[in-house]
Amino acid sequence: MYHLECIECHRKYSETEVIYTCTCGGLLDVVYDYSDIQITKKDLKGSLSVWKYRALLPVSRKPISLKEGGTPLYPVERLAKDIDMKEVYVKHEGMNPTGSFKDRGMTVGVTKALELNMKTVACASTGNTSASLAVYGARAGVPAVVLLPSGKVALGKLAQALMHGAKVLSIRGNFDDALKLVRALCDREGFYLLNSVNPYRLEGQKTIAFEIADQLGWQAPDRLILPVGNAGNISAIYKGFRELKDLGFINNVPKMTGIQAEGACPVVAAIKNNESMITPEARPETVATAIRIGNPVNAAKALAAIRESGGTAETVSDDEIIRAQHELASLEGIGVEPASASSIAGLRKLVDLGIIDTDEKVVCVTTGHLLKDSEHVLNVCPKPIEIDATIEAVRKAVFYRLKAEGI
Ligand code: AN7
Repeated sequence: MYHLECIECHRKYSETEVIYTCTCGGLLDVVYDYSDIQITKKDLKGSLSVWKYRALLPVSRKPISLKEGGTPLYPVERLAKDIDMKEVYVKHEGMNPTGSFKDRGMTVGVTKALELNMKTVACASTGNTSASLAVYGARAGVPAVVLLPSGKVALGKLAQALMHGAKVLSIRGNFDDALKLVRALCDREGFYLLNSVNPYRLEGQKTIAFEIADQLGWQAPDRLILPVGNAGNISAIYKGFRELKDLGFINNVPKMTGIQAEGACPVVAAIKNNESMITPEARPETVATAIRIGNPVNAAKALAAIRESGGTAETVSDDEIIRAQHELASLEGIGVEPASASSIAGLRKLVDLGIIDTDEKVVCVTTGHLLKDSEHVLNVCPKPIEIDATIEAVRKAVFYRLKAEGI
C-alpha cells in the first residue's frame, strides 16, 4: 500500500526497512498507492485527531497515542484588522499533549518504531522534539535518548524531557552538531532516529494540513505561514495538502510561506537568491531557540514545497518576533513561544512589503505553547509589582498602573 522513495533518484525501499535517507544521500518520502486507498469525505466525519486520518498514515499496529491533533483553528479578527487583513486564522499547535506540533510526528514515529521492533529511540533537538520523544517513549515503554545543545533549550522543554525519563545529554555545540552526532549514534547502536529526517514523522505532521482543510469545510486557505527550523514541518504540511488535492478533497494547495529568524535563515537565503541548495549557517543565533538551526536537514523538500506552491520565505528580527508574541497574546488570548510568533511577525512583514494581498485567506501555524519558554517571558515582560498586603497599597498600585497605561 506504500513504500519509501528517494526524492532525488527515485530509488524505492520497502516499508519494512530501517532507513532514513537514500544511499545516494537524498531524502525519502512515503509514497502511497492511491488505487488501494478508498476514502471519501464521509469517512472523515467525527472529531478531529491525527488518527482520524489513519487511512492516509503508514502504520498498521495499534497507535501509541495521547490524543494528539484536534488543535483549534482560531479566527483572529482583532489581529487581522491591525494588520489590515480580512481573514486570518491561527492553527494553535501548542494545544497538543506536550505543547507542540511534534506530537503528531511522534505518535506516528514511535508507533512505527514498535512496528519495526526497535528497542531504543533517539533524537537531537532544540527542545520540543526531545520533550515529545520523551513522552511518547514513556507511553510506549521504550527508552529514549535525546541530545540537546547545551544552554540553548527553553526550560519547559528540558523539564519535560527530564521528568518523562529520557536520557538527556547536553552537547557542547549547537543543534546541527547534535543532529550529526545522533545520526552517527543511531547508525552504530541501532537506535531508531526520530528527527524529521525520518519520513514517518513527517507523515504524522501532514495531518496539520488535513485538519486545516477539514476545519475550513474541505477548503484550503490561500496561504499558509509557519516558522522554519529543520524544515520538516513545512515539507510535511505541503505533502498533506498535495495529497488532499490528489484525492480531490480540495481544489488548491496554499502558498507555503516559511519564516526564519534573521540569525538563522538558510532557507530564506536560498529562496531569495534562487539557489537550488541552501548554504548552511555555521553560527545560527536567535531568541527563538526552537528554530536556532543553521543546516536544516529537510531543506530540499522545503525549497520544493515553497517553489511548487508559489509561496515564499522571509526573515524576521528577534524584536519583530517578540512584538508578535505580545500581540497574539494580548490581542487574541493566544499564548505561543517565540518561534511560533515568527509566523505572525512574518505575516505582518509580508503584508507591509505588499507581497501578501490583504484579501488572502491566511492560516498561521503557531507551533508551540507559551509555557514552553517562560524564562523568556520574564525577560521581555514588566516585572510583577510587589506591594504590602493592604487594600490601600493594592488600590494605589492598580490605579497608578491604569493611569500609567492611560486607561
Ligand atoms: C516551536 O525540537 O527542531 O522546521 O528539535 O519547536 O519542522 O524543524 C523544533 C522545531 C517551529 C521548526 N516551531 O520546525 C526540535 C526542533 C517550534 C519548534 C519549529 C520547531 P521544523
